[in-house]
Amino acid sequence: MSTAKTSPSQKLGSGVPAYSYGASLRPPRGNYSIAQADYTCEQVWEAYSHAEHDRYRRLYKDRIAKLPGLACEAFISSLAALDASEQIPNLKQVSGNLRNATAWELVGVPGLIPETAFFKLLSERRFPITTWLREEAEFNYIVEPDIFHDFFGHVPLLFNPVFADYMQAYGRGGLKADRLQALEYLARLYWYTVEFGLINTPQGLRIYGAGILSSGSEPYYSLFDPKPKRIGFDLKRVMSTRYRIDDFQNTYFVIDSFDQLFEATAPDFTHLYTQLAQLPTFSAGEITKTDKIFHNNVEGPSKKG
Ligand code: HBI
Ligand code: FE
Repeated sequence: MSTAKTSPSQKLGSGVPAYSYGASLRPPRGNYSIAQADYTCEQVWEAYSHAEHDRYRRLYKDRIAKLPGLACEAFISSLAALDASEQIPNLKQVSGNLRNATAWELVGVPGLIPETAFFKLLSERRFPITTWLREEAEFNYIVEPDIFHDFFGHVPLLFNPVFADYMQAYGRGGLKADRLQALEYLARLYWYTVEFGLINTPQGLRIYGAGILSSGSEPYYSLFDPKPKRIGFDLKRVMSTRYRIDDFQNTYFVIDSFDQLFEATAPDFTHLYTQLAQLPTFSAGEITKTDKIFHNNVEGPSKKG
């Protein structure tokens, strides 16, 4: 998600250093002392309380109700097949199905992990899922990823073969991008695709970004609010665009297909970084002459915000 930095002073127990976004006011939650060197940890499924399963079930019910006609079809159908509406999913169980479908697996992590560890897991087709669930007070908004965001938002599309390959290509690209500036470009790409991406379909624009899908109110806003810009995907344009982490997005990028996404990022794009360093960056919400703007998105069936 956003740029983050390690806080070595927060090393807990004998595990790995804890990790948080930017200069966080409070230490990250999650027990980093039990994590392995690759930042993965066991999901102790038996330890979730009745109240946590119940909260997850209500989150699922609340969010799914807002998505018909708004989320892309691949997301809707994969999520339904997952049968994960009633309780916090068991990562090992789901991994069995996911391995058969796209050769991905889910691994538990204590929360945010450093970029390199994150990229390495993706390059190995292992998707990190935070093992803890948000508090009741965070039902509608949470800053850092929890198991609801990670699972509900990200796992369904890992069943899509092309999207699954894109995620691995992204991880491999990340491992190669060892310069600090390049990390920023990769963070923008992740943000505007995996987290906040829209896709153009014959029925109209649809959502595939996990950050929108797991949010209570951004789905309707992202597609139909007149304020944000919806711009055709262009790799360099995306990598040059800053983003905001504190509010709804001002810009969404629209892909035509997951193939387009994969094809744009599968080649070695490390050479782009020298070009990008010479180009101006765009603020969120800014538009430029060469942008393909999507106007007048046809309103979908659900008006719930
Ligand atoms: N760690 N658990 C977790 N989940 C993320 O989405 C994540 C992360 N660490 C780094 C990170 N995202 C971002 O900086 C990406 O842009 C790479
Ligand atoms: Fe996410």
